[in-house]
Parts: sequence; C-alpha cells; structure tokens
Amino acid sequence: MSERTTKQRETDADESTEADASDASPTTVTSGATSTVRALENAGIEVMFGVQGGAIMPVYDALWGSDIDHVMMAHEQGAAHAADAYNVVSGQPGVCLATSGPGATNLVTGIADANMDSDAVVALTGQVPQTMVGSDAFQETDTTGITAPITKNNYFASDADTVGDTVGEAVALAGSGRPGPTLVDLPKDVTNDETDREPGMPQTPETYTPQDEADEAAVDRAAAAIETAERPLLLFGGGVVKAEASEAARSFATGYEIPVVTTMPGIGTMPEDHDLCLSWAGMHGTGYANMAINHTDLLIAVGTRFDDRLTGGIETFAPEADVVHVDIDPAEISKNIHADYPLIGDAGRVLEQLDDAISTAPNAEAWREQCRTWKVEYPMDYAAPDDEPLKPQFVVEALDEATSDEAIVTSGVGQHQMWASQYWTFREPRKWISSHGLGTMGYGLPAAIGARLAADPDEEVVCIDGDGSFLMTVQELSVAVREDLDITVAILNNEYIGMVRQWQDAFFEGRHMAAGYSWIPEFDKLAEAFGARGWRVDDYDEVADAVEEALAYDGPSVIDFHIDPAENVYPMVPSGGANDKFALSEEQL
Ligand SMILES: Cc1ncc(C[n+]2csc(CCOP(=O)(O)OP(=O)(O)O)c2C)c(N)n1
Repeated sequence: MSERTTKQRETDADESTEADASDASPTTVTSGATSTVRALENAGIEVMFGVQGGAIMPVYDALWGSDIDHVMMAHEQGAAHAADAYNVVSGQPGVCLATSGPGATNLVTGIADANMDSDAVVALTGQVPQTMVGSDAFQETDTTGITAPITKNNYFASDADTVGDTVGEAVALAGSGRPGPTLVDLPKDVTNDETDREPGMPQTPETYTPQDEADEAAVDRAAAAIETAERPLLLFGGGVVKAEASEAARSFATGYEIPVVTTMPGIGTMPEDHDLCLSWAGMHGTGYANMAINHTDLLIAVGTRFDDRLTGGIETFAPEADVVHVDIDPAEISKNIHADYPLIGDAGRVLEQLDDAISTAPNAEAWREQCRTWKVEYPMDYAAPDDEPLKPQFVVEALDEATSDEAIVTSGVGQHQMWASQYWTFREPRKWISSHGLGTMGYGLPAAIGARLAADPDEEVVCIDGDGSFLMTVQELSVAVREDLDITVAILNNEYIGMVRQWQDAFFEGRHMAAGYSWIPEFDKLAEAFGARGWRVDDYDEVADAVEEALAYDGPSVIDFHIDPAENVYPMVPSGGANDKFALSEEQL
C-alpha cells in the first residue's frame, strides 16, 4: 500500500461501514519499528505529520501496511504545528515524526510551542544507533537533552522489546492531566531489532496520578467566598478547553450570573456575544475585560497559568481581589499570582464541587450593571473611511460574517493575530487555534492543515495570517495543495512585520529598523504557483466577493488583503503595566 492521502481517506470514509472500522488490521509486531506503529494504533492514532529521513526510515517503513494516515509535510516545524492544531481541534493527541539531527531540531519550535500552550503533541524522532551515540555520527544530536526543558517528559528508547510500551506511555502521558508534549527518541538499532513482543494498551506511569477532585474543605471555603462576593468575576483559561469543561463553565457562569473574562486560549469557553461575557483580557484584550479584572473583589480563575500577557504587572493585577485558582497542575498555584483559595483538580469536576457547595448566588446585580456600562464605555471599534486603505478589522469581520459558527480560525503571530481574536466573535471552544504562549510566527498555515484534518468536513478552516508569518512557513502550501485541503488563508498584508513596526513607533521614536519589506511577493500569484487559488484585494468593495469565492473554492485558497500599513492594535496595556491603564491610541502610551 502506498502512503494514503487525505483524498483517499475521504474515499475510504465514504465507502466504510461500522464493520470496516472494526476490521482495521493491527500491524504485526516483528521489530521495534512495527512495535512503535502498533503502539500508535493501540492508542487510536489516525493521522501523523512528518518528514522522512535516515534514522526514522524503519518507522516509516513499518507504516507501510498500517491504517494510520501520514501527511508528508514540507518542514518538520510544520509537522509539529500541524500535530499541535490537530490536538487542539480534536482533543486527541497530535503525532509528528522526524529524523535525527536537523529533523529533530526543526521540531523544536513546535514542541516548545505545544509546551507553552499545554497541547498534547507526541514527537517521534529517529536517532543514530546506540553504539554510535556520542561519536558525532552523521545527523546525531542529543534530542532528549535538547527537548528536556520543553517536554512534559521525553524518552530514549533502548530496547526493541519495550519500545512499543514506551511509545504508548508517551501518548497516554501527553493527553492526561495537564496535557503537554512528549517525545520518544528512537535509535535505529532499536527500531530495526527483531521482537515479537506486543505492546500493551497505552497507559501513564502508575505514579502519575493527577488529582481529579479538590479538597472538600478548600471547596467549602471558596464557595463561601463566592456566596458573599459583591463583584465576582470568572476567568476561564485554556485549561477549561483541555478539560472539556466549557459546558460546566458556562452553566456555572449563567447559573450564578457571574460575569466572565477569558484568556486568549480560553476564547470560546463562553460565547463572546453572551451578555455575561466580557471577552478576553490582557495586553490587547478588551477595555471592559481589563476594567473588570481591576475592580473585581473575587477572581475565580479556572485553568489559567496567569501569564504576563494576561496579568501585565503582577503587583497591579486584580488589586482589589481575593483569588480562587482552580488548576489540575499544583505547580501553577501561586506561581505568578497568589491564590487565596487554591483548588487543585480537574476544571469540570471542581466546578461541579463548587456548584454543590454554594447555597446562594452572590448578590451582584450592581456589578453586572457596571460591567455592561464598561462594554458601552470602551467598545471594540475602529474607523473605516472609504478614502483610506483597507482596515484589517473590517476584513476579519467580513470573514466572520461569511462563515458559520463552526468555522475554525488559525493565525500567525503579530497584529493580525490580535485583530483576529478581537474582531472574530467566537461562540465555541476549539475554534480559535493560535500560538499563545510562545508566540510563534509561521504557526498559522501548518496549523490550518492540522485543523483541517481534525475538523468535520462542514467546518470551514480559515487562517488569518500576517505577511511575515506566512513567509515563515509558506512551503506548507504545497502540502495543502497535494492533500487537496479546503482551507482559506487570509493574509492581512501590511508589508511590515507590523507588530514590530507598532512597537517601534510607540517605544523607539519611529525608527523602523528591519521592520518594513522593501519588496514582498505577490501572494495571489505565489498561491497560484503552488497550485492553490489566489486573489488580491485592495479596496473595501472587493472584500465580499473575494471572501465568497475563496470560501466556495473546494481547495486551498489565499487572499492577499492589502491593508492599511499604519493601522495599530488597540487597546494596548504596555508590557508590565496595570490592566486598567490601557491605551486606545499611540498618544496614550
Ligand atoms: C518566529 C518568530 N520570530 C520573531 C517574532 C517577533 N515578532 C512578533 S510579532 C512580529 C511581526 C509579525 O509580522 P506579520 O506576521 O507580518 O504580522 P503583523 O504584525 O504585520 O500582523 C515579529 C517579528 C516572533 N513572534 N516569532
């Protein structure tokens, strides 16, 4: 069997019956490599993303007869980001493969990205034979050494008999408790060695026992604080999404009528157009979310690590509030923000516990009214006069309007990422797929590929990218074309690495050192050269048609929106500042 493409997968799916699904024949274990593949099959892995090469070849060869699909990416960084987005959209671990040396080091950015965002990514890397480790052999790198600080755990497989169990453990560990990336380094002698030992079903180490339920007495104390709070505020982070707790979180908020802010990874846990939702807080969050954080007397934070883009200066963060902090990872409690009421456990389960323990809702009508007033006082708004260049916010809104609530949005990193998250109204979790913690330019396009493979066919996948970010991983367009993936890339092209230009104007007296492109490709033509469809848009009256045509095109499409190069992202809390001191223009910085 040759490598199966997505198109073939769709054909398979059309023709398949339930009986077919259970008929999937597991790989016969004859070697360390086949044991590795068998372990992935046991774990229910359906698709992997990778690039071939010397030391990983035995594993690729073992995939030949497997039902697992493989997407051949252009670059290993793309493989890691695709696996990452696959995980965020599906909730299932994303798997990427690379050879030793440069293959492994090319994965590093994607692994670090997954680590910062607690995404379940499993990386399998080839390694030189064990007898050559330490000899500076061709394509040898210390992959476990390099990735130790950016993985939840990594493994050096040393025995063909146990390699399958090790791979199974890596998959199980990545997805359980607080998710995160794992890596298994696979020396070529181990994958080539004979074995007929079948790996067991994937399981985490016996000693790994994340706490599900919070301590009852601690729950009671937090519940009492919630009952008596006058200005309670919920803060939902990405942990709510990971824990599949968005429903529980919504009913908690609506049941007790407590206003909600989210972090960027927590976007969609609460519908952004809900009366109680104040959208996301932090550096470029809404003014009303940041005002609420600064005035709440009880911040009930669920599944967030309080990163600095959210908090600004920690000494000025939520200055009037006691903090309830729900998190499955005890290491996060009081790491950045002191928790007055620490609750260690699964987000959904702890919200249920709190619900059971609360007997009266907080009396917070005046506070809710205040939050509504802030929404009116600090609206998300922009001017879009016809005689000025196209505003990026207008493009984001046009894309949002033209797509369904089910649409999935990926992005690169920069101004466009902020406009996308500010002006797209997300109503569901697992729809906003971005590089939050690491801030990796180039994430958007490979993420769209991973998202496409995880999404239902009727969910549109839109990548809102920057010109600079697009250029970092543009080669993955070849994969989207080859695999015939229906994704729409909208480049908000300002011919700058715009976020840098914005900071230069604000903090470096307008010296645009290495921020502008004196020449930039014509992205519509570049798209066509790759075999995708391309459009160029300069004016407001061209936006709707281009969006409609690109969305209707059943394959990869790219719209090169030439936007106002001078447009800036506001509100903005300067780095380390207080959240209520947000600027709405450069003069206020
Ligand atoms: C890999 C990487 N290199 C550098 C940066 C620093 N950086 C942050 S935003 C930004 C500008 C991004 O430009 P572009 O993708 O064109 O988006 P825009 O800000 O113009 O919307 C840069 C260079 C980064 N985040 N990631």
